[in-house]
Amino acid sequence: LELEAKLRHAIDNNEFVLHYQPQIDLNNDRVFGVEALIRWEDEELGLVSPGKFIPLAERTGLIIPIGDWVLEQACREAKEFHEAGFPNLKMGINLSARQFADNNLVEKISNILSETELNPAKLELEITESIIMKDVKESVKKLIKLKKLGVKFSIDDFGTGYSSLSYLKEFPIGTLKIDRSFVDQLPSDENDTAIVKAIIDLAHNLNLNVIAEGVENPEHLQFLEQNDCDRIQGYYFGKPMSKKEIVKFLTNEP
Ligand code: G
Ligand code: G
Ligand code: NA
Ligand code: MN
Repeated sequence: LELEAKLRHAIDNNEFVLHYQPQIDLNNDRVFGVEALIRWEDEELGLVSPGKFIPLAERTGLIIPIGDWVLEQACREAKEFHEAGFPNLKMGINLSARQFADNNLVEKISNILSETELNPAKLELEITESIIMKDVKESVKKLIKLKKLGVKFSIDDFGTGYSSLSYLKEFPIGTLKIDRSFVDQLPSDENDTAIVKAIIDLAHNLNLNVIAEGVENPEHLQFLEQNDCDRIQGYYFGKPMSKKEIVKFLTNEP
């Protein structure tokens, strides 16, 4: 309960910041987007990682106010990046199960897009398979409503949720994100190499983009390049960094 009380306090006192991790397009080796990742700066606890408080926030429902803040802040900052000279930068935002189930989600996002004047096509909502599979009919309806606003979707942690291949074609999604657990042992693990190749083929055959997460070294990169992966994200190219740092990162691109 102590942590929950602290988390409530953090919401009231605006103790969160967003960090951004670059995503690279392998066709031109340039940053095409960033993923927003929340950080909590507590006076006593220091920087608390989302792995420690997102599950708690999800259990208690606090994820709704936190998630609302993330959506608004990420869209506002995306607009700032666009105006600072990076007009095509895409903003990836993670949605948790409760947020996706929120009856007001579509209206909230619509309002945020109007207020921030962000190009909706530059907003990419990251959802996991398991979130979508909880209620397939409702999910499809919601995704279609959001798609009408012009926003994009990616399937996060792809390959780790319930197998849902037959539904992939029904969802208006644009990108599969290969979970980093499959990338970690590339290229030595035979099962992982087979799985990653299969996901890349699957994505391309369904006309989807594919991005690999957790790219940590040149061996990972080489395997993904040789197997035609479109995009990558990981520590090898850039860790999640502050707004100031990501602007510097973008500015220093060759
Ligand atoms: O950044 P880090 O690796 O510590 O993130 C840990 C987990 O927290 C990841 O699963 C990530 O998706 C999740 N996460 C990070 N930021 C957000 C956010 O803004 N909203 C939600 N719902 N989850 C987030
Ligand atoms: O669940 P999700 O895929 O949203 O998790 C994203 C998390 O993965 C972020 O919190 C980020 O810190 C972490 N991450 C990003 N790149 C790497 C990487 O190259 N290696 C590892 N181990 N974690 C990473
Ligand atoms: Na994510
Ligand atoms: Mn992921």
